[in-house]
Amino acid sequence: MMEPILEGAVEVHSYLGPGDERTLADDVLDGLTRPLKELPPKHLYDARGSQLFDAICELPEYYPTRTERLILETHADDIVARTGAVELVELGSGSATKTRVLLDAMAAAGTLGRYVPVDVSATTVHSVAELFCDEYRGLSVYGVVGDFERHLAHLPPPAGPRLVPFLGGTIGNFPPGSRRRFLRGLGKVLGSGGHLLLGTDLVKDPRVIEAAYNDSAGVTAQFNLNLLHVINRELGANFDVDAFEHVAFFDRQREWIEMRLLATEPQRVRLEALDLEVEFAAREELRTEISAKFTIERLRGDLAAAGLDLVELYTDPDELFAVSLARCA
Ligand code: SAH
Ligand code: AVI
Repeated sequence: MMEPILEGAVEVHSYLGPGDERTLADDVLDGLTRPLKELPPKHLYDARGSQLFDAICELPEYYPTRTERLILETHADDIVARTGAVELVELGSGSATKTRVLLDAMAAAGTLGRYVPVDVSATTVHSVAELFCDEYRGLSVYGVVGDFERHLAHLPPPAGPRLVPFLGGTIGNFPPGSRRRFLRGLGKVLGSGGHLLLGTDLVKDPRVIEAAYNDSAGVTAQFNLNLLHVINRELGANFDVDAFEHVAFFDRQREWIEMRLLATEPQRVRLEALDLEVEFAAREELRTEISAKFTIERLRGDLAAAGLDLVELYTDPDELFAVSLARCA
């Protein structure tokens, strides 16, 4: 059943209650009591973390954003023509700067109906909803503040042919097994005739990749360290943030970047909200993100294993980044 679109209407629905704040407490309890400490990257994106990520996107070393934008600018008209999309349901939308390229192409084709941003960062969903509603006449915005791993059942029914952008290489934050499971689950979101538009960073010279995650201005380090500020504030913890260092390296075997936080000296951290104490040995590391880099073969394999057909694969002349258009097989 198609849902009628109310022209120009903005609504934002939140599925992250105070007790459910991005599942931080559960993830910290689980992740900091393991022998190899680890936290999922979604907790990097409070209001400050989202701003820091936007600053990363502007860095000279961080090639993914400008490359993906170039690919979208080159092929947006083709993507819109092939999909006939009247609505965009964007996963991990963030500040959605590249999304404008798609919205502009839909507007030019006369098919722009609705935009549905989905993100755990409440500040970005609210600001993008307001901004786009002002900028695109007649556009209806249905914002979802939620976790794309848990809350996709709350999406509104399709308003017509749907395009689901999942940009920025965020799919690379999933380890391989859960990546395929997640992609398989997107079938329901696509609906009949819907398409996925998936941005993936490609395998390349490790020096280029490592430079992108170890920028000379230290913005990525601030982004990574901000996670400890989030835990201090939200769980009443006392991490000595100055006693941690940002680490990022390319794992050549697994073909992914890892971001970690390294304790420069031994630390005992108290987390009031969890009534928990956690020890860090000197040089002990906490893994905060993996960011997988893809070969075209791996991309094809992942899409096929998830029951998705690759319709078209767009890339840049230097093959730094890829944007895949796919639909249910
Ligand atoms: N799509 C944008 C932003 C990428 S940054 C771009 O391409 O530039 C990753 C975004 O995904 C952030 O805005 C972050 O808040 C969001 N995010 C990360 N994990 C998430 C999750 N589990 N559910 C929903 N949003 C998530
Ligand atoms: C959103 N995500 C895919 C970014 C990436 O490149 O892995 C986040 C990021 N981490 C460090 N820099 C940027």
